[in-house]
Amino acid sequence: MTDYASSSSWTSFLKSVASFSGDISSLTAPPFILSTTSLSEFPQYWAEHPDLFIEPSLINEDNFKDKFPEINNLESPEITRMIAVTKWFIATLKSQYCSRNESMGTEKKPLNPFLGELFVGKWDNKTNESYGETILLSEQVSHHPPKTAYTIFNDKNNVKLEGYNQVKATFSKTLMLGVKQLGHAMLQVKDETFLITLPALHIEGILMAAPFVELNGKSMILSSSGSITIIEYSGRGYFSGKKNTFKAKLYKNIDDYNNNEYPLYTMSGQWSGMSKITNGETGEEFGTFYDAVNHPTEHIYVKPIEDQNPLESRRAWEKVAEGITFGDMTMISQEKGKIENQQRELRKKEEEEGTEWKRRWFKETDYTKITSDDKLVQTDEKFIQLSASLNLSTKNVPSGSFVGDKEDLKSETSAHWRFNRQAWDDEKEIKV
Ligand code: 0T9
Repeated sequence: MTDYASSSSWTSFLKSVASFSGDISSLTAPPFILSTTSLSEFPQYWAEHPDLFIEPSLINEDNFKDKFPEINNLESPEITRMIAVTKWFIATLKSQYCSRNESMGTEKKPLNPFLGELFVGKWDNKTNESYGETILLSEQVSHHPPKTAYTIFNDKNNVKLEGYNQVKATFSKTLMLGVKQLGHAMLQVKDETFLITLPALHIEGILMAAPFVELNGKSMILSSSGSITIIEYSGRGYFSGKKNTFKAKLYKNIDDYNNNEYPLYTMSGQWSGMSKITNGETGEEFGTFYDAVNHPTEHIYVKPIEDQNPLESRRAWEKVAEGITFGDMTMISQEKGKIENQQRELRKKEEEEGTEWKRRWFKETDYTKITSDDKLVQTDEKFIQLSASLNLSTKNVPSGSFVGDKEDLKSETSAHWRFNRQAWDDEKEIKV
């Protein structure tokens, strides 16, 4: 147990949790558990292995057999790309869910982005010219409830990821925080699209003031070329007994999955450590699938704060972050107060003028409101098609819910945030 766990600031925080309303950002936590990083930065975790992010786009008819030489039954470039996409996805998990523990000792409460907050940066991949530049754009498109829309694209290799983050969280009686992710991500690799659903998670260790994330449930990757990967998560005390355990099954097509046929491949192990890949039918082991420990992350390049626009996250939160670093509660609340007042003023003005904060690079599509002559962007079309192929709900429900599930029947909207490339091409003020 840390000293913090028995501190009065922590015990009074735990008491406030008891009356938790569903909005975590409204909880006032002691400085030692506050992160200096805003949630608007989290989309960077998708590409801290830029090589793996680009890899699927480099796999083609001519070279697919050489890409995973240890796998002796590779049947097509499409399946090989699905293996590569699955590998990239597994490789993102350590960044997504362990990186705060690694850099700060525990999970911490991220800064709650304000409406319009931006986070941009790039991986310039200088060591490998053929990779080209990978750019991240992230924008806070909603404050109540918090929603962060993002895209990560590499024009040179024709790869684009887009998605948005939104969570629904509830505390259990034992002070475990259960978190469901809404939304989804879509990966575009040349002409192929992959729909990615997001796993549920829970935060353990809150009582001890040493919170950490554990994943649970399932997530999947659905390819427009027909294959599907289903990933199951478990943690310490579950079937393997080890933390951060996963088992992924890659099926040739949805029928095989639905009919309980053998998967082509099974990948299993720890996403924060070692995993292996085996033949899904015979169990023959092909070797290492991914070794997270010996695959260091590449961090995003972000402009120095003095070159940033006031809407950019690190510039906007600079003083609050200083307060957190000093453990100075007065400074934190003063500086947070400034941002909150500014935001209140803006909302008041918008209300008076009958306007709304203008989203910069993303727009919302509500599928329940689409008429037959509305023109859908490609992402929307693929999202609808891929969801339908597995009977996934397109509504605003926990990621991976099916049509007819309780949550699906309850939900009335199908509103999702999409990247508007033209808006970025026309952008004059923000530079990466
Ligand atoms: C999308 C990710 C998400 C965001 C975070 C739940 C959480 C906010 C959302 C889901 C990313 O792609 C992946 C990783 C971690 C998730 C965060 C972990 C976490 O604890 C926070 C919540 C809001 C808290 O800050 C709870 C406070 C707790 C740490 C102290 C009591």
